[in-house]
Parts: sequence; C-alpha cells; structure tokens
Amino acid sequence: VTRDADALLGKAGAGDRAALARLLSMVERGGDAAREVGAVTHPRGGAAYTVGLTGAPGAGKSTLTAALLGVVRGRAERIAVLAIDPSSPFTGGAILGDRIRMHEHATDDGVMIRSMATRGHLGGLALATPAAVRVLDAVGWPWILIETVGVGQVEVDVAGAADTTVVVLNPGWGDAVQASKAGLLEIADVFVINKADRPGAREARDDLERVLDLSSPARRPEVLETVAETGEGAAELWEAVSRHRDDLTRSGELDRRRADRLRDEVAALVAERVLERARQAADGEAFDRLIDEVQARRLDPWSAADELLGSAPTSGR
Ligand SMILES: Nc1nc2c(ncn2[C@@H]2O[C@H](COP(=O)(O)OP(=O)(O)OP(=O)(O)O)[C@@H](O)[C@H]2O)c(=O)[nH]1
Ligand SMILES: [Mg+2]
Repeated sequence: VTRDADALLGKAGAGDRAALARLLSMVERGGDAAREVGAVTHPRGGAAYTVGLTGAPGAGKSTLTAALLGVVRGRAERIAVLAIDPSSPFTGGAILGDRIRMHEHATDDGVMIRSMATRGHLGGLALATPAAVRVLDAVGWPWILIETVGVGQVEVDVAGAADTTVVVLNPGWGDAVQASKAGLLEIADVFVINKADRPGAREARDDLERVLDLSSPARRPEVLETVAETGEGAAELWEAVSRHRDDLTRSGELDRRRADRLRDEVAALVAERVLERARQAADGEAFDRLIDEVQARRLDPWSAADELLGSAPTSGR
C-alpha cells in the first residue's frame, strides 16, 4: 500500500488532480490507508501556510473564501481550500462549489477545492483535517485555507489546526458574546465583521472590542470589516493574515504553535490506540461487563481502567 501512496503522491506532485483527489479520499476514510498516506506525506511537509476561516452558519465564510481566492490569484499565488462540514455531508462543500464556479475559479490550475464531511464519527474529522493538510502541503500548495461551519467544539478544534485563524462575525447584537461563549475568542487571530453593508456593523465592532477588553488576550486580534459579496475589504483581510503570519514567523511562535499541534495530534493518536487496544484485550463483552460493575458501584472507574489496561493501579488516583 505504501507503494500505492508513494506513486499517487508522485503523480499528484506533478499536477495530477485525480491522484490528489484519491490521496485525500484515503485520508478521509481513515484506517491503514490514511496511515500510509501520512507516512509518505509527512516527511515532505512544512512549507505550506494554513489559514482557518470559521464562524456561524451563513456568516458568509464561503463568499469570503471566494473573494480571498480572487485576491490571492491576483497576486499569482496558488491556494487550496478545504471546506470542512462537521454537521452535514451536503451543505458546505456544495455551496462553496457553487460560489467558486460563479467566480470562475473552477477551471483555474492555481486553485484546488475539496470538501470533507463527517463520515460517521466526529473525532475522525479533527484527525482527518491535519492529515488532509499534510497531503496538500506535500504536493506543494503554498496556501491552504480551511473553512469550517458552525461553532461547536469540533469546529474549534478544526479551526485551531490552522496557523492563522480568522473568525467571521456579522452585524447584529450578541454575535461577539456568542463567539466568546463558543470558545472562538481563544482561537481568533483576526476577526472579520462580514456583511458590513448591513446596519449594525459599528455596534458589532464595539461589542467585540468590549469582549476583547474583558478577556485581554495575549495578542489582541485585528478587527476588520468586509462585504464579501462585493469583495470589499478582502484585500485588507489578506494583508492582515499576512501580517499575522509575519508576526508569528518573526517571534518564533509559528514553530511553537506547530510543535504544540503535533504534540496534540500524537497524543490523540496514542489515546485512540490505547483505547482500541484495551477494548480488544477485554473483547467487547468483558468491556461491557466492567462498565456494568462500575454502574452497579461495585467498581470505581479508575479500577476499571486499570483492569482494561492490564496494569497495576496507578498511585495517587
Ligand atoms: N448582504 C450581504 N450578504 C452576504 C455577504 N456575504 C455573504 N452574504 C450572503 O450570506 C449568505 C450566506 O453566505 P455563505 O457564504 O454561504 O455563508 P457561509 O458562512 O459559508 O455558510 P455555511 O457554509 O452554510 O455556514 C448568502 O446568501 C450570501 O450571499 C455580505 O457581505 N453582505
Ligand atoms: Mg460555506
């Protein structure tokens, strides 16, 4: 299988879109195939810069993405887009696809668009996203934009997997407060108030500034306004992203962030594998029996974990 992944990577690197699509499908499916792809792509990665775009459904992320594609292509740079939709296998990607066609990027060799949806379990998407980024990186895409829908924990995880995270808000009371509650404040590097052609943009901005005053983050994010439909503010947004990138690079924080993400990824894989091993060792029935014991309060959860791991009780727990 490694030979397959290697051969596909060679083709994809030479510009074969079908080969690239197959690599991304292998990653999306997970399991051994995804692992083989990871093994051949990881050594060739590290050059791409990733930008996350997140915000509530309908905030204008896809429209903004299309506008940003125009800006980036105007600079003759190549860019790939991953549209991640944790909630539905249908909406995000299709909507994005329509918008992109509208903007005539569909036949552009300098643009690659791929949507990924939940195929069953949620944790898979948080693991599949960095793996997909790795593929695009290894194949030589210099910019990778990750659009995620919604404001749940999975979206925060996915958006947090980018080097620079842009959080998209809209005019209207309470958006900033909602974003704060959803944990978006912690991951936002740049804020955008999109649909600034509508009333309330100034108030939304004031709201956000107040929320930022209260939370006083270590690095205060820039706040910009855009009208994605006309492209107004898109060039400024891209400049803000570039400025943030320069800041991170100069301060060395980019390397620290990337090391943190790799640490999280390895830890998640270890946790997944240890649990899988414990389940197998106990076989399904024994696992369920232990849970019954815990529920009947004859066994505490820590002792159950010890038994599943086949280890002596850990001290102090
Ligand atoms: N007035 C106005 N409408 C906008 C603007 N940007 C986007 N819209 C509209 O808002 C709606 C949602 O836009 P999308 O780009 O699909 O939003 P999204 O955040 O990608 O939506 P999901 O992927 O479903 O979460 C569309 O009808 C857009 O035409 C804007 O700047 N001004
Ligand atoms: Mg969208």
